[in-house]
Amino acid sequence: MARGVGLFDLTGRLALVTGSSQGIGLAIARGLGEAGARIVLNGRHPEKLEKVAADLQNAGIEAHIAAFDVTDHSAVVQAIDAIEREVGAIDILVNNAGINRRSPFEEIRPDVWHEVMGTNLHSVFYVAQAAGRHMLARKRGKIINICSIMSELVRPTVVPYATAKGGLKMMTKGLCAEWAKHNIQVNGIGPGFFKTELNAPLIADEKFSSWVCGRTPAGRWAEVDELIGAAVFLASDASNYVNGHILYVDGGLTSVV
Ligand code: NAP
Ligand code: GCO
Repeated sequence: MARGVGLFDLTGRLALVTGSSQGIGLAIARGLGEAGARIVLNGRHPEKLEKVAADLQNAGIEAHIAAFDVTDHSAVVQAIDAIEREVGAIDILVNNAGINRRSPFEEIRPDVWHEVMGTNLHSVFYVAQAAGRHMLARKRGKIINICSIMSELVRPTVVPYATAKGGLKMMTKGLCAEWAKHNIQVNGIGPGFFKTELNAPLIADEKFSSWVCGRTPAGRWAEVDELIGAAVFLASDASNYVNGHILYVDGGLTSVV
């Protein structure tokens, strides 16, 4: 096995990142590509993905696109099988696609509850199972689930989101229990408060933004590129004996009251 920085080399590996048309997913896809991986981008809109793929290709990264809705089980299975058939074996899966819908619990409509749970939790069951079946046959694979500090803690108005992310933490540990013996490392990343479109309303709210900076020991919001190191680590040989772990990239937030 390689030693030192060679442990983090992803050359020749194929990575699928769900929800990588923007935000954290795109940053992780670019970072894995810069570490040598071939990339499959995902989102619901082909034209948006084509633009992003072109940017990555201009940066010297081999980028493919697979437009599918992660909440659509049959579309997921068809897309994963097509990637395996037409692009190559998926070595690295990052389950990143996610949404947040903020509302007091008593006002949440059932369709909104199911939209959040479907996108943030049920989709990972669909995608991890479809890709994992191929990984099991090869006895190797890396799965990274994008959890959240809300996998551990919660604030008012985000109960569906935190419920889903708490479930995703336990799904990560459950897949460790079943698949670690097959040389499939399943881990999570738990981001703190990052500057993305998902949080645009919060960033624009001076009072909330000030609270984030005060609640976070690092004293600031995070930039999406600050997740790349954790993603490359968990996607590489450097983490071959790391299983069922949620790596919090949160400026220290989950470590303090
Ligand atoms: P974002 O900027 O809103 O991006 C969300 C991504 O998910 C987009 O690429 C979107 O693609 C995709 N997506 C949404 N629904 C989808 C679906 N049904 N099928 C396929 N793709 C779908 O959000 P973000 O802040 O980068 O968040 C990404 C992940 O990180 C989420 O799981 C989120 O919970 C998690 N997270 C974020 C933070 C944060 O501070 N931002 C912190 C902790 C965890 P299209 O709309 O183009 O289809
Ligand atoms: C919110 C935010 C958070 C962050 C992130 C924190 O409304 O509190 O959207 O949920 O997105 O998940 O880790």
